[in-house]
Amino acid sequence: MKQRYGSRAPRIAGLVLIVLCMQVLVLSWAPVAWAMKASVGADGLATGAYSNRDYAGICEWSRQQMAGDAGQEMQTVEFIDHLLQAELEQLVEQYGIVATGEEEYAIDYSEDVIPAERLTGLLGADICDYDGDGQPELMTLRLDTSSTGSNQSDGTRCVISAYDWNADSAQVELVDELTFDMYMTNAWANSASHFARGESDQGVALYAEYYYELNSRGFGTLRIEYDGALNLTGGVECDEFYAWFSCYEAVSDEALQNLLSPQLALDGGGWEQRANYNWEEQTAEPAPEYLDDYSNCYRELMAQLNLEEPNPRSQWIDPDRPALDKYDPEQADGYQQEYDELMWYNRELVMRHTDERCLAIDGTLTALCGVSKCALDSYNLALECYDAGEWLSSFR
Ligand SMILES: [Ca+2]
Repeated sequence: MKQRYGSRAPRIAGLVLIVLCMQVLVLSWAPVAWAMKASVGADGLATGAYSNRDYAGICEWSRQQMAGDAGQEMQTVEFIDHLLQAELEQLVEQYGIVATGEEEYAIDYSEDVIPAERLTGLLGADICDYDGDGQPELMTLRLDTSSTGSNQSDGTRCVISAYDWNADSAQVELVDELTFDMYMTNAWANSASHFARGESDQGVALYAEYYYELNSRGFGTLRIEYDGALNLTGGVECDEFYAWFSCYEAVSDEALQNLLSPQLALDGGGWEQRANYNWEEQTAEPAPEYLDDYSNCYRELMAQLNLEEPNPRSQWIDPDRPALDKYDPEQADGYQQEYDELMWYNRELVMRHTDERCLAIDGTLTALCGVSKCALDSYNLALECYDAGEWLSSFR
């Protein structure tokens, strides 16, 4: 590579200069483009029916300059990479950014204890070639928590957005969005959403994990892929209570609107039941064959997502989970120790990042970002927001 470029240094230097100039132009045009998007909509941008057409023209001119060069592919990728980063900067201005870190809140069971604005804005971003066409896309993970909600009436919306370079309109455009809701602001439940990227011979996938525990426990993992649109291409959810467990497979995008309640969806709601056992009328513990079938069902559906979870978040499957004996006043210290171990175990279940809990059966698994909250005891809860990616770090 060095030899090839070395013999063509003057031309390459010119191209680098063009790319740098483009970057300056894009950055200086960004606020105009954003304002125009807001006022005339994406169609106006695409047809160049406003003053920003000069920007589209410059993009086209720059692409033509690069056309025919042996290094075209690499240069184009870098060029689009710069445009995606410029788009991300606009999005930070538009939506704000979720601060990362961990903090504690005093539990007040009568109202939301985490302010809505704490969980509003961009949480993470990823620039990667998700559809394998040789050019990167921008994926953003954004939280939108209603500021008017209270007492669990409103949730935190997780918005997954794909931005891609459109060669016809010569600009980066929002291509598709998928959303799902989680309850994050109220103190009652332990809950979490974690995002990760998987890369294997099968391609690149975005994983969205979620967990919710109040009286019952629900948890799931979704695989989302990009092919010019965002599609749910697999998923598994478990629902557990003291006398039953059930396992579902996600079969369409509709599943996103029925998380943690597939059994309530009249027509399936994007989910199909794969296992369902209830032993309330029979025994205190599930029959071994119930547990085996349920465990196998969950592990097989995870394997379809190219994932393995050695110690599942299930309160029934994980053989290593700590148990809490009946309280005995004469064994108060022992009980306290068991209680503390169980609280710590539950905290790990909620807050552990995807790449700390799961393994990619094939390829790699990379944590992107997430948000989780967990009761530390009866009086305090912990909230963690993290962004393991690099793209938003310069804005924080
Ligand atoms: Ca691509």
